[in-house]
Amino acid sequence: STPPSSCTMATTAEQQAQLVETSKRLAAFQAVKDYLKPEYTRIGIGSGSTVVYVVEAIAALGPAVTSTMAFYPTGAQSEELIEAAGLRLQYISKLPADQQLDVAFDGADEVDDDLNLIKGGGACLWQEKIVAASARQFVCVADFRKLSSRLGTAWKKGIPIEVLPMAAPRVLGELRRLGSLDPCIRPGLPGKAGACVTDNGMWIIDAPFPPLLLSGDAEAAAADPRPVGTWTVDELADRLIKIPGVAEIGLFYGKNGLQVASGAQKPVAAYF
Ligand code: ABF
Repeated sequence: STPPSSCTMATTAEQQAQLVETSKRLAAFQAVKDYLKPEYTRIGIGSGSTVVYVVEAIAALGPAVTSTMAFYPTGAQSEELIEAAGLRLQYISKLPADQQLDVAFDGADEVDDDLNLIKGGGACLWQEKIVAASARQFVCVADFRKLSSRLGTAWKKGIPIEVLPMAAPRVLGELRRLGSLDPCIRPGLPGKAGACVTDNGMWIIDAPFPPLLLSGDAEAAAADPRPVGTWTVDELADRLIKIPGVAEIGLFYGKNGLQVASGAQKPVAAYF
C-alpha cells in the first residue's frame, strides 16, 4: 500500500539530513588527506559539527602519525573533541610569538566564491579567528549548503558579532545606521534565560545585511551609488571592526586574495 504523504516527507527530510552528514564527512576526510602532513606538529581544530569529522579523520590516522602532533582548540567544544579523541591538547596562548600552526581546520556558516566566510553561528568566532590567523594554512570544511556567490544569501541569520555586553545597545544602533536589517542580541540556549554568553564572557549580536558584494566585483562599481546597507565584504568588515565595543566579527575575509595585516583569515582551500 502507498504510505501516507507525511511519511514520505519524513523519509525525504531524513535522506537530506543523511546527505548533509555524508557530505561533511567526505569533505573532512579529503581535507585531512590533502592538508595534514605527517611532519606537522601544530594543528588548529575549529568548532561545530563538521569539525567532529575532521577530528575523526585525524584520529583514524593512528598514534603513529598523531603522537608527534599537538592540537590547538578554538573553544570549549573543540577542546573536549580533541581530548575525547585522545589527541594531545595545547593552547594558542602557549604558542611562541615567532611560531605558527602548520595548519588549522574549521567549519563555516557560509562561503562565497572568493572564500570569504561567515562564521560564528556557534558563537566561537573570536577564538576561531585567532587560531586561523595563527596558522600558515587555514582550511575550511563545510557542506554543499554553505556555498553561495554572496555572503548573506545562504546564512540569513545575520553576521555574528561578538560584543562587550555593556556596549550592546550602542552597537545595535551603529549597526542599524550601517543598514543592518533588525540586528538582535542572540538569546541563550532554549531553557536558559538571558543572552548567549560566549567562551570569552561576551554577547553575540546577529546583524543581517543585504547580500554582500565581492571585493573588486565589477558589479560593485556599476551599482554605485548603491542602496544604503549594500556593502562589499571588505568595506563592511572594515566598518564593523571599528565600532567601539565590538570584540570580533564573524566575517573572515581578505583583500583580493592577499592576507590582511593581522594574519590569514581566509582559507587557502574550502572542501564541500
Ligand atoms: C564553526 O561552527 C563556526 O564558525 C560556524 O558557525 C559553525 C559551523 O558549524 P557546523 O559545522 O555545525 O555547520 O565552524
